[in-house]
Amino acid sequence: MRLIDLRSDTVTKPTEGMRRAMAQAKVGDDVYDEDPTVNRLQEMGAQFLGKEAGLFVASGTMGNLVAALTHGGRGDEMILGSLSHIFLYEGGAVAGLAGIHPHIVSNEPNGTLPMDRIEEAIRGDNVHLPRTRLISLENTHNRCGGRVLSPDYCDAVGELAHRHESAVHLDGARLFNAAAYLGTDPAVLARSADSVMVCLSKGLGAPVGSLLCGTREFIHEAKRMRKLVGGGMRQVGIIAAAGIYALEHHIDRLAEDHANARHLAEGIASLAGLTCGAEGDTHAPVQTNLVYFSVDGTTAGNPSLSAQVLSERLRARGVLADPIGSNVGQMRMVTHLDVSSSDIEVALDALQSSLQQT
Ligand code: TLP
Repeated sequence: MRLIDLRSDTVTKPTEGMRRAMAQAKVGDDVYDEDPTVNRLQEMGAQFLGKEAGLFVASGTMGNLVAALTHGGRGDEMILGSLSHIFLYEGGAVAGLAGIHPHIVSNEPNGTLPMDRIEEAIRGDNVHLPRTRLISLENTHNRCGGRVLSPDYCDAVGELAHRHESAVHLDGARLFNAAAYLGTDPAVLARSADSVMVCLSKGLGAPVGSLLCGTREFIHEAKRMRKLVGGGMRQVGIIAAAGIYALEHHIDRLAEDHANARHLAEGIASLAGLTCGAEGDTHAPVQTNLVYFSVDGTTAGNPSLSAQVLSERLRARGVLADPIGSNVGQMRMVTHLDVSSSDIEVALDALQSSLQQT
């Protein structure tokens, strides 16, 4: 049985064209800056994001950690959202490895951090206090349902941060999705950030890799930090070639993933027992490729039905989707390169029959 894998956009497999580009890549030793394919990818990334330079890293988690290590260190503080990926899903690395104290501000359901709460969280100059070195935003916001932060909001946070001599880091794992939704350039969304990380291995379909971009000086230091965490790679052009291919061929098609996600969300909303929307934000329209929903067995006329049971029933029908988060009733489905519009129909049928199964 062919599986329709909606667990994440990280599951995409390289296409034939991408594999050919990988096989033909020119390589060199990247620790000596001598891999022409990596150099080209880094230049392309920097150009897309409106920054001076870029650094190829193994993953989004590594990009965020390397950024934190470059911006600050032991006893410094970083302001970030209660639902941010860095806070929830990166092993506590900014505290554990960078020695940076996370100062948590509650995310609004739309993924923003309220400006007054950020301002309150910024520390004054006092020997008792950690120093606020960094404010981190996430766009699109994963746990807030793939919601998109606007350029105006990002600029306002940048202005506030810089007024207080703090830097801004943008976790842009899915920044190209945000840009596609807004019909804007990703550089517009990154213009107020001092550093930005984008993933090539999510909606863009590369098998591995992320880019961290910033000023030339920042990236020079970030390269030291990448080495420190064991991320110096050698003839890695073979992987960077997939990233170049992704940037050349897979940006324009993100709109298809968004259309599929909207269609999926409409179907889910029409099924008794399922409610679309991320935690605390039901009824918000799906903007990008992440579809969150909650499962209520009682409304489905099937009181023993939980997100876990629904996930198992879907798997038996060839559809993969996992329960998510602390709320036991939540699930997430993600559309991507390997999911077609007809797969969405199959997934909706599988949901319907799983809900009705006694
Ligand atoms: N997110 C993954 C899982 O880790 C949850 C997913 O399936 O959504 N920032 C954001 C906003 C992310 O969503 C992710 C990955 C990362 C960073 C980390 O990227 P990787 O997995 O490359 O380390």
